[in-house]
Amino acid sequence: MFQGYAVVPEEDSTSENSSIHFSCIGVILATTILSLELTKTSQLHRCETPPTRREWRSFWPHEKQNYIHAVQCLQGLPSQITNQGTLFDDFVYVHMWEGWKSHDAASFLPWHRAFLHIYEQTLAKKCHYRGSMPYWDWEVDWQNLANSSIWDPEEGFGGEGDPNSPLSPGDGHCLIDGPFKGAQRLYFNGEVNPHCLGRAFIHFETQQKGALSGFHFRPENMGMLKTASDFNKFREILEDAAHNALHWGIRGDFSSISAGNDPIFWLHHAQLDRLWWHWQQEDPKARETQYYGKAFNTSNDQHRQGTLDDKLSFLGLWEDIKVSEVMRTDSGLLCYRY
Ligand SMILES: [Cu+2]
Repeated sequence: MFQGYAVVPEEDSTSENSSIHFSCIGVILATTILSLELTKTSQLHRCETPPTRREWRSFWPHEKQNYIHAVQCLQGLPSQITNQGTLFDDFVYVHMWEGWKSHDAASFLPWHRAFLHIYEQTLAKKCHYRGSMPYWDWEVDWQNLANSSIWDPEEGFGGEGDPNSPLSPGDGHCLIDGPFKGAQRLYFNGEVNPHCLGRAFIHFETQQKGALSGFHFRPENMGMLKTASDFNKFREILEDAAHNALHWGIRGDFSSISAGNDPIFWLHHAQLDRLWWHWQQEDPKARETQYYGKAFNTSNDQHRQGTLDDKLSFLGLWEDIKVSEVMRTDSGLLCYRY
């Protein structure tokens, strides 16, 4: 089950800002190269055997535990970019104050791909996580999303909160089981608002509580997505249908721009990234450079076409990354496949 990892974190990183200090197996980054204090070493990497990211349920129990422990470790480290909260909160902060610009825009897919990379590197560097970035393939759960084992308290991320308890932000209820039961979060929807991590499933068609609609995840709809003819169409369907449906259905923390509060955020976005990857693999030559549509969702950039030279920003959590650097997942900066 275990897959080798081409990317291993550089243990001895002297500068907190030199965030991309890691090397690929087969490429020996001599200390002389590291001492150049390059912050961007992507050009130095080769990515010959990209490791395969795996579905959560294909993880062995100890692999699941390792991942959960690494996330809990992030929750216990101090913030690097604000003077409050934790390193885990920093990711929520960056999504809230920078990531919003890449919703309903071309940069939706590359920004989140880069964001996942940063999260993965941070888990490795700060919390010694050596495993794969898991994704949740909700497509296989489309008939009963609320009963997916992803919500299992032992083998997953815990379920929704107690519907009889008081509401938490986003009409959620504090989690009552699983590894994130009792987790406290600093931000909600663009504000400092300390609260418990909450969820409260709702079926958006029937309004039934405790259920999630599988409409956007059923084979017909996924087929429409997978056969989308161009980048912008693909992005639009993916973001507006499956992406949004899950955010709104899970409610609580997951329903707002501070959705990164819920650790399921990363598995959801890895799945979206995976679907993009598969779509690109259908015609790699064309689709690994195919990028257009509204650049960012800001007043300055919403009438400008996105280009491969556009920069993706992360508010000091990481250096800027160019769209062109994440169009392929074996670019050297990135080194993985699905
Ligand atoms: Cu997002």
